[in-house]
Amino acid sequence: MKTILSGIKPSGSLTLGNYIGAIKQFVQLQQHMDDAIFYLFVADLHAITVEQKKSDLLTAIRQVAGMYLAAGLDPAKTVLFIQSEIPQHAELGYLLQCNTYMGELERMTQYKDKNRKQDTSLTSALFTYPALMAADILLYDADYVPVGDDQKQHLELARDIAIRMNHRYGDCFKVPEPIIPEVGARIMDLQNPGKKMSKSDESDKGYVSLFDDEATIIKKIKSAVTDSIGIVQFDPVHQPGVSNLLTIYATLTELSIQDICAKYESKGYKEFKEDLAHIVASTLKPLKARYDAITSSSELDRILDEGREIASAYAQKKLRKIKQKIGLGRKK
Ligand code: ATP
Ligand code: LTN
Repeated sequence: MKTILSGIKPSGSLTLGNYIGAIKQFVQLQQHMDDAIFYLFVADLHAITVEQKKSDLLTAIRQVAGMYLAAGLDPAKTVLFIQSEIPQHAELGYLLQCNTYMGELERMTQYKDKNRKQDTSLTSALFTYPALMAADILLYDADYVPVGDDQKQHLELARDIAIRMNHRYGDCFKVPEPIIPEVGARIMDLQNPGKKMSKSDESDKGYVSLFDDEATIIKKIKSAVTDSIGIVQFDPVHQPGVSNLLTIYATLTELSIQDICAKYESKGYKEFKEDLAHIVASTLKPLKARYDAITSSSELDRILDEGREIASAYAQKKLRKIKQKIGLGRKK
C-alpha cells in the first residue's frame, strides 16, 4: 500500500490556488488510487513562523480541516490530523536540522524572496522551516507528496536529507517523490499575474477565497488584470493574466486550454471573464455548503481525534527507531 502525504498551512483564508494546486489534486488522486492511504494534515506549526492572531489561527485551523473533507476526501481512506497534536513532528524536525546545512536552507527561494525584502520580522523558524517540512513527510514514510509548484524545492531538500541520513545511519527513511499537477500547479495573483496567488497577501483583490460570496467572486474575476492584445490565447510571457484565467478555466471544467481558446476565438475578454466568473462561483457554492454542514456537526472533531490516534502511533514508533539509529538515549 502506498502512502500519500500533504499539508496545508492555516495562515489565512484558503484560496482558489490552494484548491486547484493542492486540494483538488488530493481528491483526484484518492479517486484513482485504490490502494493508498492519505495522511493529510493542517500545518499549524508552519503557520506560526509568522505572527498569527490567536483567534484567527484557531478559525483557520478548522477551516483547513473542514475544507479537506468538503472537497470530497474520503475519511475512510484518510488520516486527517493537526500537526501540533503530534509532538514527534517538532522533535524529528530538530534531528533533521542537525543533518541540514545552512547553505541548503539559504538556497531556498521562498526564504530568499522573504529575506530580500529586508523584513526585520523574519524568524529563525522561517529559515529552518524546510527541515520541519521534511520531518512532516519522512515521519510517515510517505511515497508521494502532492504539492503545488512552489514546494518543489522544499521537497528536493527533503529527499536530500533522507538520502544523507540513510547513508549516515543506515536505512532510516523512504525517499519521497513529489506529485505536481501538469496544469494548475501555480495559479497566479489576479491583480499581479507575475506572482503566485497567496492567501497571506495584504490585499484580498488578487485572490479568490474559497469563502468569498458569489458577488465577490464575480467582481474579482471580472476585474482580473489582462492586457490590450484582446485575443484569448495561452501565452504566459506576453499575456500572463489571460493565461492564468485560462488555466483556472481548464482545471475547473476539465476542458483543454486549446478547446477553451477555440470557444472564445472571435469573442473578447468580457464574455470569457463573465463565463469564468460563473464557473468559479458554481464550483465554490457546493463546496461551501458541504463545508458548512461538516463544520456545524461533531463529525469533524471525531475524524480529527481518530486521525490523531493513527498518526500518533505511527509517528511514535518511527521516531523511536530514528533515535536508536542515531545513538540517542540508552537503548541500542
Ligand atoms: P501562503 O500563500 O500563505 O504563503 P500557501 O498557500 O503557499 O501559503 P499552503 O497553504 O501550505 O501555503 O499551501 C498548501 C498547498 O497549496 C501547497 O501544496 C502549495 O503548493 C499549494 N498552493 C499554494 N498556493 C498555490 C497557487 N497559487 N497555485 C497552486 N498551488 C498553490
Ligand atoms: N510547506 C508547505 C506546507 C507543508 C507541506 C508539508 C506540504 C508543510 N509540511 C509536508 C507537503 C508536505 C507550504 O508552505 N505550502
